[in-house]
Amino acid sequence: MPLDTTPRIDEATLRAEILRHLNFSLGKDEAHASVYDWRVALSLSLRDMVIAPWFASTRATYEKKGKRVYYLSMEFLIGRLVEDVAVNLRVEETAMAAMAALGQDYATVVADEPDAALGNGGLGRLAACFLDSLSTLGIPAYGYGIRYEHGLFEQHFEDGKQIETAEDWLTQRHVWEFERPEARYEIGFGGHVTEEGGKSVWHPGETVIAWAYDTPVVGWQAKWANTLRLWAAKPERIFDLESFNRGDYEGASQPETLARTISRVLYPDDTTDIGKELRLKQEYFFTAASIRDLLRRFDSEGHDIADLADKVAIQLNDTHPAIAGPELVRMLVDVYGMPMAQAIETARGSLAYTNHTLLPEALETWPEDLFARVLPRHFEIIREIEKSHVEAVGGDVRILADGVVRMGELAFIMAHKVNGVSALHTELVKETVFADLHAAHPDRIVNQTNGVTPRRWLYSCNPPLRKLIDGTIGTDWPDDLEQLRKLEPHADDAGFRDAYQAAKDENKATLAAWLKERDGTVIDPNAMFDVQIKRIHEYKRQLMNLLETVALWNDIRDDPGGDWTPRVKIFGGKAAPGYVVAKEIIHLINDVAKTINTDPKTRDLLQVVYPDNYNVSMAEYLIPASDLSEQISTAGKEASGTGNMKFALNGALTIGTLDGANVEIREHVGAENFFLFGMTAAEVVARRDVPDFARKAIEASPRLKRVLDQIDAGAFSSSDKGRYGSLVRRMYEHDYFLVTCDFDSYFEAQRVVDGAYRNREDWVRMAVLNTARMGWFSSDRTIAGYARDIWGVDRGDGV
Ligand code: F58
Repeated sequence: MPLDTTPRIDEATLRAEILRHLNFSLGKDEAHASVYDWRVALSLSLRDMVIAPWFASTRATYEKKGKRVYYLSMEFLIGRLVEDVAVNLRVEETAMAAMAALGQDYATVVADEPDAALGNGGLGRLAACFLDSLSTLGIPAYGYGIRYEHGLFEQHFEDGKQIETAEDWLTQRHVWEFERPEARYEIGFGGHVTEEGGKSVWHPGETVIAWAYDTPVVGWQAKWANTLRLWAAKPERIFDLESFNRGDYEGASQPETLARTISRVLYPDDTTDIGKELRLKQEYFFTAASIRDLLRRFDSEGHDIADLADKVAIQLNDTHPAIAGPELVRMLVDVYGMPMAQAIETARGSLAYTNHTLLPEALETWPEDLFARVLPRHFEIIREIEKSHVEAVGGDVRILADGVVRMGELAFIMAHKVNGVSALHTELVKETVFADLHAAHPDRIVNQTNGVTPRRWLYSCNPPLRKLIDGTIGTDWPDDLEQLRKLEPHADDAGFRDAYQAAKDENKATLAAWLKERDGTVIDPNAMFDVQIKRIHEYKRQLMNLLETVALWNDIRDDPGGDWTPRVKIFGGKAAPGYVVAKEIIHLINDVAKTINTDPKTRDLLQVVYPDNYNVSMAEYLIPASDLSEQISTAGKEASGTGNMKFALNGALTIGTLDGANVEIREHVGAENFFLFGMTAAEVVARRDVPDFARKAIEASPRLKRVLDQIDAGAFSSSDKGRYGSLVRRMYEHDYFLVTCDFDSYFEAQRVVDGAYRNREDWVRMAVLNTARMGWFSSDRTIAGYARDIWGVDRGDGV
């Protein structure tokens, strides 16, 4: 029997609630309330409505004593919550009306909320979509992560260059969370291990307190709500009075400074050596706190520890929480007194690991000496895990090799299931990074193709299309996205296509107005909006997109009277602060934009726009307004992609390679509704063996050569003509991601896109079919897959 917790509230009651919070929670009267005050009052009123389903879900889970899922992730890239909560509660219309009656503009109030940017990109956003789906599916689950004081850095451009500043979302009151001072654990680091009565005892040299903050995560129609528990690091002793009394004021607050550092900042990448120790401590800190917390909950229900896997499923979101393996073994052996071999088996029964990358530089390793210093007992346990694995399966797979601890191997060996995030990626995981381990454990690797939550990525961000869908196929689709199939026949209905186009036009106008208001940028809503938004990375090939832009600019200048399709090229994304090449690409995009956008010959036909500080909220504006989605990574490098799904769902057509989930998207939407180009993953590997492949490709492409010559000669950097000399040289000599080899194929595909866009009727038909056939990419389907194949829990298990 599903719990009937759906809140019902009328406009007048909600209005009274908002006023009550304004007065009594914020101490403000209507006359003096700021947008911030209204936003917090609205949020608190909505939050109140989440409490009943949250309590009911928690109670049902405790009563059932069933299996719980624990999703451990360094990142949760949530974005704003107020609209998300209103939508899941199904009160967004009521909230709009209440705000209007109070003389407030709902959209302005909603936009006041800072993004919770506790993640870098796809991996973190996936975790946020998964939380939404876990609640929608009624699966008892906790998300566990870190309550970073500073989320992902803010980006702005100075003279076209990326400048980073600290993000500080917590300087404002964070309305969605509840502090849990009673849920706290001492987490140790360093020190030494002794043998006492045949048992190993770890004596940490340093401890901090992990302090819990809970955010309820309400699912669709508020039938279920789970908890996101984020850990903040606090000192054991806030203040060292002895030092203070000696006059050592700085020393007196040292314990606090040290501890707080651990949850201070989200790492924008892990490429720098500086801070490596801190990152390892962050990983251990939140993982250990989470393991302690779930064991406490397990024990409180009176289960036998040997049955852990029947009650606890722990999903490791990449290797960042892979220390969960040795930590769980440590708890089982050192605290519960279980023999080592049994502890390893028991832990494995609960643990599963998701791999998100094949890039060798992104597979985590830690220098052995650092690891052994920070986590001496875990280092011993890893040796035991390695030994028992070699004894069990033979072979020579090592966790400890070349002086480093290899977290991928550790995660794999300690997991009963390992999953890739798209069909292609999963096969490549089997063939490349984990080939030996796959041979030893042929049933361990499974695929779970990523998905996105349709509540945020269609219902909430695209009201015009949502209303059209509601009016055409009814309102049951947000938690049953395959229903979108019913739109398919309407692709042939001219009236429907017009309405679909009208929805797109409305979104384009909204985006244009938003950009004008935000940056003063004026774009033409009649042009094709061609969008590439994601982290800036060589493998994602924003550079190839830009080179194509310059080539198109050249062609238009050569033939200004030609039959051109007007385009606005929109880029969005941040580069890791230490990633020099990615920052150079950002600079070049901005330099090219400056030149092209001021060219009177072409500016009505081609424009380059790069709004700074791309984040989840910006994606919510851009995606519904896009015509063309750029998914152009070097085949074999993008594990899945999830932006690609959001675009296609919202009716942007994809230009893309056979990489990651593009392959499956193309299968679903139909090859004729997808603009394919470029080499396959196998061809990429083969091409790298061809001597001088890049130079050959450039010499075979006069169009590409011309563009590279222009950039090299300083055509876009007149004040510093040599600025891009090394970038162009790298194209010739180290084009590892094969921009040069795929360029011509990409350029040709773009011209096919141009032609297709001019035939608007067909274009809209293709867009409708994309929306209609993307239902499979709901994260509800993905989570149902994890539940069935990995966790052994059922949809609606909680109720
Ligand atoms: C992304 N990984 C994949 N990593 O690149 C993308 O293809 C996939 O769709 C997504 O995961 C979800 O499966 C990703 O976002 C990171 O951001 C790392 C964080 C830690 C530092 C290194 C990058």
